[in-house]
Amino acid sequence: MNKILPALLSAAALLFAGAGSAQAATPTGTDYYFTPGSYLTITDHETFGANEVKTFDLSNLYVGRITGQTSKLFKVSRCAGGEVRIDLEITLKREDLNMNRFEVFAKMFEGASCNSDDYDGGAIDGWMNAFYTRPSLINSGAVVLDIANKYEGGDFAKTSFQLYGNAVY
Ligand SMILES: [Ca+2]
Ligand SMILES: [Ca+2]
Ligand SMILES: [Ca+2]
Repeated sequence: MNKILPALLSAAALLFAGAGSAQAATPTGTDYYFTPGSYLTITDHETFGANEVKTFDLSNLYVGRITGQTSKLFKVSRCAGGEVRIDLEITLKREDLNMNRFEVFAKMFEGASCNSDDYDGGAIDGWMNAFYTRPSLINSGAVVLDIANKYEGGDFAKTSFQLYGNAVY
């Protein structure tokens, strides 16, 4: 009895605290997505026969959530032709309730399978990319990157994207 009553009281206190913070309506975090029109195209060069080309529509794809004012690394991977994979390594920073920034390192891995860790080239776009959490649609424009296979030649990829954020309460 002595042990159960305090537990019930603190559970009730938590319920009241939850109701209070919902009324205050201060976002605790942000959910991130690719903007409509975002894409990644990968061309797997074939010495014999036609190249294998795949375009991935990234529109509204969920990237992940950041709680608090911090930064986090997210990775989006896509593969074409069974051998050319692009990893978009996106470091996202939630600066405050409204302002978000990101940098992206696009890496190409090409080898015997989509799981190859043979790094063949990459492209970087730095911290200048910014966008406001919705409802504002202000952003710094789409990031456009070209990635080429520097070591075995032929394979290449292109991506164009921007992100948006929805407040989390
Ligand atoms: Ca190939
Ligand atoms: Ca192939
Ligand atoms: Ca390779």
